[in-house]
Amino acid sequence: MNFHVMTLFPGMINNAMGESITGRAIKAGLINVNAVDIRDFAINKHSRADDYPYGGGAGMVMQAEPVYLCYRHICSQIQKKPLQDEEGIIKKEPGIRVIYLTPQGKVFNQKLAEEYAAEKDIIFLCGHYEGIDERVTEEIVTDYVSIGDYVLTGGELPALVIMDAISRLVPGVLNNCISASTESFSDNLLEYPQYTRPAVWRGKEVPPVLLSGNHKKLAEWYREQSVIRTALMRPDLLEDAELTQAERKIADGITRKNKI
Ligand code: 6GU
Repeated sequence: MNFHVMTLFPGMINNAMGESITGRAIKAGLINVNAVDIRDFAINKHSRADDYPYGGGAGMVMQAEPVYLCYRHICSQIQKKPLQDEEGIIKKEPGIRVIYLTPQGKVFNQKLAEEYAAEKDIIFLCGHYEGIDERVTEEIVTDYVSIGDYVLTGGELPALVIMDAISRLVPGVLNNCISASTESFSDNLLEYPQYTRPAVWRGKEVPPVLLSGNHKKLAEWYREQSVIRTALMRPDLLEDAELTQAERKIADGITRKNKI
């Protein structure tokens, strides 16, 4: 998986991705992070990539040309020739997703993470200030994505969130191949509670079934705990979850009680 990030703050991307599990995946060659500084494509001698907004108003707007040149540079690195029309205007590169991080976008979720994990190259465009000149986003962006209904100072943290969610779906990134598929949100259910030693901590015991060694009982307990937890914490997820009649009954009992 090759992540290409157009940003004014490449250090933010490289530092965060270089740590922990993503850092290990980079060293192992499972993922690759190419943070490209938009400022390197600035078209004035002060290396500024922003300017005042037409029509007035507060803040600055990122200029179209540095973003556009940065995009072309990444396309040439990927060795994909961006399509050009007679005037030399580059059209969207078919097949390569260019994700613009914006609170105006579609809200990111696990399903989208799975879709992106099937790509070979993904380009992220991180905005700052009051945004990016609309003409270049129109030209190159394929996906407008937000990470939730709140406003951040820039697109770098959302890009990191999305790259993290994708990375853990890339085969080999997590040691345990089952863990990616059984954790929260696959099946629209939250993960069951986890315990480790000691068996009694400050008077609180681990649920006895976990010490029983009975695999059938354990599997039933995990599943039931997932259903209970989802009904308690995120009942909205249950609408799209596949539950047995008995599970549906347990879930309905909890959600009904919580409504009163
Ligand atoms: Cl993708 N960008 C910014 N600036 N703020 C956000 C966001 C993105 N998603 C939620 N808030």
